Amino acid sequence: SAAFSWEDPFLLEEQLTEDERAIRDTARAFAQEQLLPGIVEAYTQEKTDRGLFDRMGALGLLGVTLPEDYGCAQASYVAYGLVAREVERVDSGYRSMMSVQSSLVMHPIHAYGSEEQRRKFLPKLASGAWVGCFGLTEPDAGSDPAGMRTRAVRIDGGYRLSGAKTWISNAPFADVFVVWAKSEAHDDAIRGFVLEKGMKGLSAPKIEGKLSLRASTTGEIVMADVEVPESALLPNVSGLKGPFGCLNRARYGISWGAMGAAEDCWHRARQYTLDRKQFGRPLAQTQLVQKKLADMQTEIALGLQASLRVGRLFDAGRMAPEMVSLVKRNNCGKALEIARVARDMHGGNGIMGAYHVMRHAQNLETVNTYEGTHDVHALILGRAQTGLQAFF
Ligand code: TGC
Ligand code: FAD
Repeated sequence: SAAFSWEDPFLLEEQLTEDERAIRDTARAFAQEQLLPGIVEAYTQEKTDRGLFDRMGALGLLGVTLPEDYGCAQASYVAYGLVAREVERVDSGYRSMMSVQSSLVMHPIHAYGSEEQRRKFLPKLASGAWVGCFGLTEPDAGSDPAGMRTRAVRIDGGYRLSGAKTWISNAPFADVFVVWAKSEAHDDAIRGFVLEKGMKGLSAPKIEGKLSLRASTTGEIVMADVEVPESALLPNVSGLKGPFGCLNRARYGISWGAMGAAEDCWHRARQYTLDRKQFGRPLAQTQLVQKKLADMQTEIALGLQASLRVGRLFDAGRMAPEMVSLVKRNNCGKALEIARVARDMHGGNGIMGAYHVMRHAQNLETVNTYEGTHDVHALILGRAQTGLQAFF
């Protein structure tokens, strides 16, 4: 019989290609050597290092699935997931910065943009010279983006946009804004527009005081009659399937990322309970602790296999959005539970920044909510198996 690897129970490692392992190793070294050392301070001080984009770009970690023609790595969706896992092993906020840039900004420009838009934006977004953000959510339209109020009206030579987006990752320092609006000129269909920093009437105030995802900056996008040329419109998509096509990719990446954060919590809880003695023996030598560790190991092993499977189907062109809902919902919910339990297993130390687990738990509250809440994904899966719409 084969040897059992506690860290990699189903030998995920050998299911990866050489290229995928190489990208994963680059991402792991970057995350452990360049992100981990400063994370406690960045989180505590609520400071986002804009320079991280340049460093991720230099290593080819932005838009990894997109073609080499635009300065990207042209790697598999599995490789993209592995990058998300390594970055989120350090902090969900850093993965958020990376996944917004890759899936929510570069992907729509590549998939729905003109060749001119691709050439203008993608190489700079790939290198990290420009930072992008994605505006779908509004104060009165979160889970129900179809209820958005942002409007585009036709003007001579282009469009005028008005409205406000909220909870937008990267917005306060973004150079490029992919925003979704109902366009009067297109029968009120939802259309995508690429706005640029400095346009008259465009501002992106920071949302202060978050108790979660503090290493990532979140803001609003305020559009007070922003006039844009025709070339700002993403020509090749119309309707909610535009933003959802981006969300499918970001949600898939999050399913891997959440498992990275969960693995960090699990490994830390295991080590802590091996080292910490109470009642004359290591905490890890108690039945309750071993059960908790076994539960963590089980959920993570299953969650990673599921994401790998969805990634392989993605790469084969056989991804169905419901598959993504299943892994996003499961892996985020399980990761949040694992982080909370790991926090508990650290006792009083567990509330300290230096032990990392409470930060992961706080972050995962957001990860469980954004990109479709845990319950919204249940409704998507419920609809897919009953044929009955239960949103309203
Ligand atoms: P519904 O009737 O279901 O669909 C409307 C149209 O959209 C199409 N569609 C999809 N297309 C591709 N992929 C998907 N996953 C799709 N889901 C729907 C659908 O086929 C239809 O097309 P058509 O051509 O027939 O018009 O729409 P609904 O209004 O009933 O939707 C309900 C619901 C709940 C499923 C949906 O609105 C939803 O998923 N809500 C959650 C909203 C959300 O996820 N927001 C995310 C904001 S971005 C974000 O959080 C970024 S954080 C990132 C970070 O910092 O890391
Ligand atoms: P609501 O939709 O008001 O939901 C509140 C509660 O009601 C939830 O528990 C939900 O599950 C439940 N609920 C909603 N509808 C139903 C229903 N039909 N049946 C039962 N229960 C229901 N958005 C962007 O566009 N771009 C970004 O970059 C971005 N980044 C974000 C970063 C952070 C830190 C956060 C917190 C959010 C971000 N978001 C972003 C927004 C995010 O996608 C939304 O917060 C999320 O979609 C939920 O919307 P909401 O906050 O309006 O909650």
